[in-house]
This record gives sequence, C-alpha cells and structure tokens, in this order.
Amino acid sequence: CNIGQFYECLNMAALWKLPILFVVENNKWAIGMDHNRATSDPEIWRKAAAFGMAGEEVDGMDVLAVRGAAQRAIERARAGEGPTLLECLTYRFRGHSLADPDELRAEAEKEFWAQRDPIKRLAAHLIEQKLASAEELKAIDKEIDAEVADCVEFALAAPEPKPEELTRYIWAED
Ligand SMILES: Cc1ncc(C[n+]2csc(CCOP(=O)(O)OP(=O)(O)O)c2C)c(N)n1
Repeated sequence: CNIGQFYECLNMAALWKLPILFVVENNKWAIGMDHNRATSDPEIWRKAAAFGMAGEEVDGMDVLAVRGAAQRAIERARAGEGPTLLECLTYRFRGHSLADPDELRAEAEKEFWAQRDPIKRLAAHLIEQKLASAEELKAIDKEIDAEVADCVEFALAAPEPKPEELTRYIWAED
C-alpha cells in the first residue's frame, strides 16, 4: 500500500464511481518489514478519505465481522455509490514463502495472533450456537482434504500446456 499504483487505483475507482471492494489484508508484516516501521500513517483504511471514498477497518480475525463490513460495501457498490477500502486486521501464521525462515517476528506476537485463528473462532461460534456439531465440522475438513488431494493428483497427471496457451486466461476471448 505504499506504492504509487495503490493510490492511482483508488483515485480512478473513486472518480469513476466503480463498483469495487478493495480488501486490504493487513497482516502487519511485508515479508520481514514491520508495517509500522515502513508506513507514515499505518491506518490504511483512513487513506480512503483522501479520495472521497468510503473506508472501514474491521477485525480480520472475525469471519462474521468481515462478512458484515463486506455486505455494507457491496451494497454501496451496487447502489452506484462507488468503491470502498476495507482494511482487515489480520496476521499470517507462517513465513512469507518457503524461502522465508520467519525469524524476525517475535514468538509472543505469533502466539497472540494464533489464539485468534478466525477458522477456529468461527467453528467454536457455530458449535456454541448449535448451528453445527464438532463431528460435522470434522467431516467438512475431511471432505476439503480429499478435494485438495484430488486437485493435486489431477494437476500432476495433466499434460504440460502448449506454448501457444501462454497468454490464455489473461485477456477476454471472443
Ligand atoms: C512493486 C513491487 N515492489 C516490491 C516487491 C518485492 N516484494 C515481494 S513480497 C513483498 C512484501 C509483501 O508483503 P505482503 O503483501 O504483506 O505479504 P506477506 O509478506 O505478509 O506475505 C515485497 C516488498 C514486489 N513484489 N513488487
């Protein structure tokens, strides 16, 4: 969010009242750079105001809160009221990539956020509200694992793409 492109996009989207929902997953770290050390005003959602755009901050570890904020933004977009900048405060539980040994973030910080795991929180909420049982949720987990395993198997068994397919799925095709 500190590169010019971000602001150029916000500007045009607001100017043309485009029905866009900009979702910033603020996980506090850009690989090993602390967001607060690299950003003059770390509250990203506030930057919407510079473009006359709606901006909102939401607890990104709360699935239902994110859903509520997204619904408000989608309503605005569909009503022709233009884009929204939604900042979801969240965390990433692993390093940036396989190449990142993740040695720069404090263990206490990682632990703090791990306890707020949004998937586990939603599961606990569903069970508490008697909307699902632990067994049902476990069965869904198993289904997902099987679907992912199927996809991996399909991808590994698929033939290599042809060179002329290189630019497919980038531009609209007639
Ligand atoms: C325009 C541009 N500048 C710099 C980089 C180098 N770069 C790669 S990843 C990254 C940080 C990404 O941070 P974030 O999106 O928060 O992902 P996270 O590290 O939290 O997974 C940077 C600066 C890039 N890919 N593109």
